[in-house]
Amino acid sequence: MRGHARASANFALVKYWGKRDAALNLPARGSLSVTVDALYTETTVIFEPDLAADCLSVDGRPRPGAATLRASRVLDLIRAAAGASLRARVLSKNSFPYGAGLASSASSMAALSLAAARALGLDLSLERLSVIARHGSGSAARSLHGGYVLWREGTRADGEDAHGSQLHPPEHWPLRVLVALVDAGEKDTSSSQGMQETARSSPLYAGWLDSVNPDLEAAQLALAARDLAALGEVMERSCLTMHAAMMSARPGLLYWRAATVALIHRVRALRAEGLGVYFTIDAGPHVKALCAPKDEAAVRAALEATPGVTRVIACGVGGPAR
Ligand code: 2P0
Repeated sequence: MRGHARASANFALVKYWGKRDAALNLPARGSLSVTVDALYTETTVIFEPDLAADCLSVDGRPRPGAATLRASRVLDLIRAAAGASLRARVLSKNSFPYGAGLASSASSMAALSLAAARALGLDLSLERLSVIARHGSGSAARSLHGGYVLWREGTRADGEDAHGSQLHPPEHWPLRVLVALVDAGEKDTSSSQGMQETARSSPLYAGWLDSVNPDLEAAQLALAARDLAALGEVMERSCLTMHAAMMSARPGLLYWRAATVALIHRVRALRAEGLGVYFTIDAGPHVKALCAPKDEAAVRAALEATPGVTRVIACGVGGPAR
């Protein structure tokens, strides 16, 4: 009745921002990500006869409320698959700041789905676990697999085909991702809420959605060809188009800080000096820089020297949840 799992976070090269079904976390469009090795969640799930409700602790701190509700959505699906009704104690530990725009919901829901399945003796495929983890957090659908992962939007109303699939294993292209941390606080607008507000009120939302499928195609070609300049160009425009839609919601949603903007300029200046480095930013102030291993030391030094950066975490391409 006890299971343990570790899953890595992922960063989208082509972003997910908007749902076609909020209850099932079905995305309005597909997205494409890279799984990263240094940011991960380790989760232990224990099903216990005496518990009246699921309870969750993250990094040693109880997390009743929204985080537990998300976990229970995943646990309910695992219980249904196993024909079980026991409630669970979930102990989760992150290798990085939680709830700060660093994809902790992706790694935590992916680890939870696998740990809970193991605790109840279920041997589910990564695709099936991806569908289950998606109910806790959309981007978790991409964190079961390692390497480069496509989360298809799917066509089925029940969402069973909206799961992550591996496009390439980590060894296809061992790129580096340097995460420049700008601020370790927890964000005040969750991604779910931000997506909903963007879809409801941004005049640019339709344009954002129109941009995604062409970017997905271009990114897949660049990945297959290991063409960093082509991939980086798509990654930056997907990021900026998504943020333009967020910023034009009413009220505008701005996750960036001064250091975020400084880092964008720093990455572009490095490129002008001849380094192959590209940025992306998610629902938080941090900047992730994608580069080849040969440029890592120079990129790292430049990110660390940017005012407002508290720390740089270096990641390689990560493997599957296990
Ligand atoms: C992404 N993000 O593709 C985008 C880019 C943040 C910005 O997926 O509501 O925590 O749980 O499905 O997955 C973060 O959103 O949102 C996210 P829900 P999730 O990585």
